[in-house]
Amino acid sequence: MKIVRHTAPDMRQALRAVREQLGEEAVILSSRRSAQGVEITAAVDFDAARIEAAAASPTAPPPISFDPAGQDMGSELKTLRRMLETQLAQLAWNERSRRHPVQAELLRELTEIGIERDLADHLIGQLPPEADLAQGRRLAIAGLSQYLNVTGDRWLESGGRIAFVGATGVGKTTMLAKLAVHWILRHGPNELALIASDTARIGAQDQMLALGQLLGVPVHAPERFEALPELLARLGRQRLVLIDTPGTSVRDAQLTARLSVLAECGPQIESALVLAASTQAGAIEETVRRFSPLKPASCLLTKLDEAASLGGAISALIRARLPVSYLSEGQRVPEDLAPARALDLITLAVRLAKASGAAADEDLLRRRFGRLSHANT
Ligand SMILES: Nc1nc2c(ncn2[C@@H]2O[C@H](COP(=O)(O)OP(=O)(O)OP(=O)(O)O)[C@@H](O)[C@H]2O)c(=O)[nH]1
Ligand SMILES: [Mg+2]
Repeated sequence: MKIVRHTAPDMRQALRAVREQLGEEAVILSSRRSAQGVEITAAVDFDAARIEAAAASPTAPPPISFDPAGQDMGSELKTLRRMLETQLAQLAWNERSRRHPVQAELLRELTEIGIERDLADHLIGQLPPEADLAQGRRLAIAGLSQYLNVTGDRWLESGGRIAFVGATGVGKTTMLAKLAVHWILRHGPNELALIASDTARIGAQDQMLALGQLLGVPVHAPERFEALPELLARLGRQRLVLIDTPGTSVRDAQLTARLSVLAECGPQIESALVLAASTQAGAIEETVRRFSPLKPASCLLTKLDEAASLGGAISALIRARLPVSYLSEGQRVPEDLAPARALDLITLAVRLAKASGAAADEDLLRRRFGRLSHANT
């Protein structure tokens, strides 16, 4: 293990110096104010890191023969290293909690809401050092709602040509129906058209035709999904055109083909990614990533009424810089629809965490925040 001590005018510079000398794997052992600013002591499990680096190096000599004894030693070293890291992370987290109890409590609360590590660390890093818990909490929530972009009630005010894309069963068609009814209530049926391009699911086009009949608006139903760009090119100048597309999950073999048909529509349409808030955060993240070639201008969050936690989804949307346009908190058409407001979403995330009694355990906190690369003690 290598231990170093650095003194610098402020914590940021001290951390940078440590990171430059020891790399990202370093952990803080202690930090204190000194006459020159701050002094931090940090360590890295130097030998294990060197052995791993040497093994990975292209200039390292090739292994001469299979060496079970060497392998055992390597895995033992790895185990030792992990144990050491665990203990050092514990030390760093304890130290952080002792020196900055407000920060530590807020990191715990953000973790309980489901906010991911880097974002939580960033938010806490923005707080004034003298903030107490109540003030810190308010500022962290305000910071979160600043990062979460929303579009406002843009479509229902001024229209657009919107294709609802996303995984199967997330609520694309229901969302479309709600928006259509709200538009009619505000502007009447004359400047609205619907496109039923879900040619994959049996009955999907009939469902749209029935909706159009009920609302008294035209429904265009291409025979094949691939005919969508051509249909759009022939379409009149309705102010709002809502396009229903087939549900396509990230593992669906059709995904790439469908994305390229939508991409072919070019600026004629705006793609809106429909995400069910009740889906696991990791799956939301993957969906956002797989649909990113379409460059969706916004997303809609549905099934908020079924979500057990929202922080993960919010973190994913902030990271992807994907604005939220509308929310759906139930199945009722048209009642359960609202333009997204960032603060409302964050407040709901907090409420859900409280209602579910979410508790971040010490082990998780120390693993997340007891590392130098994420510490800002
Ligand atoms: N609880 C709840 N259910 C919803 C919400 N939005 C839609 N649903 C329900 O989810 C189910 C699927 O909704 P659809 O609108 O058909 O979903 P879709 O994405 O068009 O589905 P596919 O076209 O099959 O891919 C229906 O039973 C809806 O009533 C919501 O906000 N909350
Ligand atoms: Mg549908």
